[in-house]
Amino acid sequence: PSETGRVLSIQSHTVQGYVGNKSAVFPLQLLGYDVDPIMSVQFSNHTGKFRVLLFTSLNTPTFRVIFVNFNLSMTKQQQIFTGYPTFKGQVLNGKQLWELIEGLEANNLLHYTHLLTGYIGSVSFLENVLEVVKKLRSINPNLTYVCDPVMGDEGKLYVPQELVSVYREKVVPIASMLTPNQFEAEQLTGFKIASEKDGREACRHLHAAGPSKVVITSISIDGNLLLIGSHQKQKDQSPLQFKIVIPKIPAYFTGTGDLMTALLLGWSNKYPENLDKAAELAVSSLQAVLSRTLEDYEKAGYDPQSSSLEIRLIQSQDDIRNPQIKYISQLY
Ligand code: ATP
Ligand code: PLP
Ligand code: PXL
Repeated sequence: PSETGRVLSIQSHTVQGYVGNKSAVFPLQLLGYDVDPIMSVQFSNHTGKFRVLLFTSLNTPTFRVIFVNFNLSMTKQQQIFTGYPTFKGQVLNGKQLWELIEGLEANNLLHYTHLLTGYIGSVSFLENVLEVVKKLRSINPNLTYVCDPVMGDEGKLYVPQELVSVYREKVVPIASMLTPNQFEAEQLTGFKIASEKDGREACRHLHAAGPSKVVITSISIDGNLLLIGSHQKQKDQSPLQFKIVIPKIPAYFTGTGDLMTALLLGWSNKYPENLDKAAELAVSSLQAVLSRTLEDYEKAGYDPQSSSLEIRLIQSQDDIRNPQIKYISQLY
C-alpha cells in the first residue's frame, strides 16, 4: 500500500508536549502524508488531568504514579488528580479560522483529500468547521472527513452541553469516519453502552446517520479496553464489525485519543477496504508508544507533582512507521 494524501488538520497546538496537532501531525507525516495544520488553540501545555495514587507507608507519605509497582509496605492509598498546575495561551475563533480558509482559497490551495478534526471548544467554531467541510467538498467531492467528536470521558462532559446536539445533528451526518469513545458514542446515539452488543448497535445507529466507518476507540469492559470497529461498505448493507481487546494499563495518558484518530486516518486510507487491518496497525503503534512512555518515565524516577505525563512520540517513530502487529482484530 502506498496511497497517501494531503490532510487539513484542525486541532490544538501546545508549545510543550503532545496533544491535538502535536500528537497527530508528526505521525501522519511519518506515514507519508502532507499535513497542513490549523491551530484551533495555542496553549503553553495541555490542560488534562491524570490520576495518581497517594500511598502512606510508615510515617512518610510517598507519591507513586500508579504504574509504578506496588510496594507491600504501602498501606493506605488515596486517589488524587494531578497535571500541569496552569496553562496560558490563545484561542482561535471561528472568524479567524475562516480567514485562513479564505487565504488558502484565494491562492487556489484548498485541494485536500482529508479533513481531520479533534477537540473543539465552542459552537461557533464547530459551525465554521461545518462550513469548511462544505467548502472543501465543493473543490474535492471525494474529501474524507475524519471526525473525533471529543466531548468527554468517563461519564463527564468537558465541552459545553450545546456542542452535543451540533455534533449529533450536523457533524455526524457529514463525517466519513467517526472515532468516539464509549461516552461520546452514548452522547451521539442517546443510549447506554454497557456491552459489546450495545457497542455494535451504537455503530449501526451512527452508520444510519452518516459515516461509513465508525471506530469506538475504547469501551471499558471487565478491566480491559475494547475497541469496536464497524465498516458499512454500502448503504442498507449490514456493516462488517470487529473488536480488538486491549489490556488496560493502570495509568492515564493525554493525547492518545488524538494519536489514535490520526493513525486510523493514516492506515484506513492505505487499506480502504480493511478497517480491521488499519485498526490492528493503529492499536499496535499506539500500544508501543504507551509502553515506551511508561518505561522511560519509570527509568527517570518520575515525580508526578512537578511534571505531567507526555507520550514519547518522537522516540517511537519506528513503531509508527513500521508497527509490529501484536493486537489482532476479531471479526464478529
Ligand atoms: P477521544 O476522547 O479523543 O475521542 P478516547 O477517550 O477514546 O478518545 P483514549 O481514552 O486516550 O481516547 O484512548 C485512545 C486509545 O488509546 C485506546 O483505543 C487505547 O488503544 C489507548 N489507550 C489509552 N489509554 C490507555 C490505557 N490506560 N491502557 C491501554 N491503552 C490505552
Ligand atoms: N480535558 C480537557 C479539558 C480537554 O480539553 C481534553 C481534550 O480534548 C481532555 C481532557 C482529554 O481528551 P482525550 O480523551 O482525547 O485525551
Ligand atoms: O487530547 C485532547 C486535548 C486537546 N487539546 C488540548 C488539551 C487536550 C487534552 O488535555 O489540553 C488543549
